[in-house]
Amino acid sequence: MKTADYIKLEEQYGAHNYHPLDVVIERGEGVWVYDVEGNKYLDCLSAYSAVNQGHVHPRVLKALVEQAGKVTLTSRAFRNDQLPFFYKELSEFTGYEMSLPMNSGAEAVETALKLARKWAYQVKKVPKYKAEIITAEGNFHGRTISTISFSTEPLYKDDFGPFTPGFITVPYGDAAAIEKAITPNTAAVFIEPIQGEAGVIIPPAGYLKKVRDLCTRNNVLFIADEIQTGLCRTGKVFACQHEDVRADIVTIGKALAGGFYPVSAVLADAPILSLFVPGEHGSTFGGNPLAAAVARESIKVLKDEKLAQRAEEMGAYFMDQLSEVNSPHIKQIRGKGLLIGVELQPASGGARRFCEALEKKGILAKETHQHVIRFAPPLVIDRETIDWAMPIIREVLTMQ
Ligand code: IF1
Repeated sequence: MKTADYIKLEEQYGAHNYHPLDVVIERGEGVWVYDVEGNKYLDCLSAYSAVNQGHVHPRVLKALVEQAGKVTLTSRAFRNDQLPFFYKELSEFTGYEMSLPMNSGAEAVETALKLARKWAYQVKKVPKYKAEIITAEGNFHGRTISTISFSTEPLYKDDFGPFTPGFITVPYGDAAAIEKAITPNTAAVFIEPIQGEAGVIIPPAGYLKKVRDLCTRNNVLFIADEIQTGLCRTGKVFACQHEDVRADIVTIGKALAGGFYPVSAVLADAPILSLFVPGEHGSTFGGNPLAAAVARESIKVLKDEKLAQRAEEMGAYFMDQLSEVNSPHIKQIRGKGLLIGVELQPASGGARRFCEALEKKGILAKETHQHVIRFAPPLVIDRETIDWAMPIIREVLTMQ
């Protein structure tokens, strides 16, 4: 079978809710993936930061296979021998006292929103069902009805209403707008420390700190969505740490299981996360022993391989190299660690054609919001590989 045959099958039998590049991957190893025709590519997307540890990391693979041979799913009606260690090791790695495991990022977000509402009623004493949560324009937090309810991207929400009430949306990066939006009924401010999907939007310096202070002063929870930015991607375990900010609630997912398995979690300290009582919230698969075993090893790899430090070093090197590219197409290069966006000029015809050109030359990157190319390789990338990629990137970014 050739690439076109796979695509034909997929188009015939699958829903058309994606427009992927026409590369059919059959194998991955570290920063590299291989297609069905034997071509090799540098992965500069990392499955949207889910494979920070690199494709098919041997240690995580071993943990997965070993646990799969023992027991994979118990449901939370019974206990399993992996979950307690997952909790403990995640707590030690993140500095939060407790966590609640789910599967997808969107589920972790829904969980955090439920938790914030419960906190508002039980602790802050907001009148029943009056709780408000402040979100930011350009946000991306998932595809559920509630998360799209406060999306500002028409493509994600048109035709999917009616929407969940209780959310207020203010411009991103504007702390004064948050201050103005806070009322006695505000339960939480819920933002991404860097907006990934919006095009790697880094808020003005001091923004997160100001939001933290506003939340503290007004008895409002600060919830950080670190599903994309967290777990070492930006050079720290959490992107909030670049401003020495500690959120009250953090959502994580993606790289929590190294790309092997969907595992997400909500992190908080005991006074907040203990508000959930038995039966109030749950998931058939959340916290299952296979997920817990895979996540435990994925966390250990982040730690043992010092991937935060590596993201910082390699990110700085990559950004340096990119900023030396002399191209009329480049409007701005921005990033933190290995989450890098190259914004092109509006007249350059969109980022998609550049991504297609990169693909032909062996680099997989994905456009976001029409004019931004995102470069976010696995954090295990080295200098030699960046040196290999740069001439190709230079050539593509300077094409007509
Ligand atoms: C898709 C984007 C990235 C996220 C943040 C929650 C979620 C995501 C900050 C939900 C998920 C993914 C979803 C994926 C594409 C991807 C994405 F372009 F759409 F925005 F990464 F940039 N919070 N982001 O980034 O997590 O439920 O998907 O596990 O195709 O929808 P999920």
